[in-house]
Amino acid sequence: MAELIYLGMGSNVGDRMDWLRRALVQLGAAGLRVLRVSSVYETEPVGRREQPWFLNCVVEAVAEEPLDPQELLRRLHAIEHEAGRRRTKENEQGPRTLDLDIVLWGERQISLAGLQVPHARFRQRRFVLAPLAELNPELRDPATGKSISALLQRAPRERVRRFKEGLVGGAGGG
Ligand code: PH2
Ligand code: MG
Ligand code: MG
Repeated sequence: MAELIYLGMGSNVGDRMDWLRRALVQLGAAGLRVLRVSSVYETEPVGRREQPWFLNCVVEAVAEEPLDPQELLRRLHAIEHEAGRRRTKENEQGPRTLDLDIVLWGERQISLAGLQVPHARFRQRRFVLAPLAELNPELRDPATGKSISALLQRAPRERVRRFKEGLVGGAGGG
C-alpha cells in the first residue's frame, strides 16, 4: 500500500473556493493522485488575527511516481506562485491566495530546512485537524502516536465551521 500523503490547503484572499479548486487540478500535474478531499471549512485566522477568515480543506493523495519531499514542496510552491502568491518575510503569516502544506506523509518524520513533516503546528490547529479527522480520524501522528481525533479533542478552540461539502461538483459537493 502506497504511503498516504495529507496536504492542507488554505485561502483567504479573492475567490477562495476558486483558488482551492484550481489547486486541486494542479496537484495532478505535480505528480500526485488525489484520492479524497475533505469538506471545505471556513476558519478563524490563527496567528495573525487581523485578516480575513480562511477557507481550509485537506487532501488525501498518493505519489504517482517516487517523489522526493523537497521536490514536492517545490512543486507546491510553484502552484502557489501561479495563484499569485508572493512570499516575503513580512507576509509570512499574512493573507494569501493559496497555501499548500504537507501535513503528513505516511509514517515519515522529516526535518529539513524549510520542510518539517509532520507539519510543525498541525497538532494545535483545528483548521487542519477538523478536515483531517473527517477523512481519517484513526490516523496516528507518527511523532506522538496520538490519533487525529484525540489531537482534535485537545486542540485550542478557534472557530471552524463547515462551509461546503466538497471542492468539486454542485450543491452536493463531491
Ligand atoms: N494559515 C496560516 C496562519 N493562520 N489560520 C487559518 N484559519 N487557516 C490557515 O490556513 C492559516 C491560518 C499560515 O499558514
Ligand atoms: Mg505554507
Ligand atoms: Mg500554512
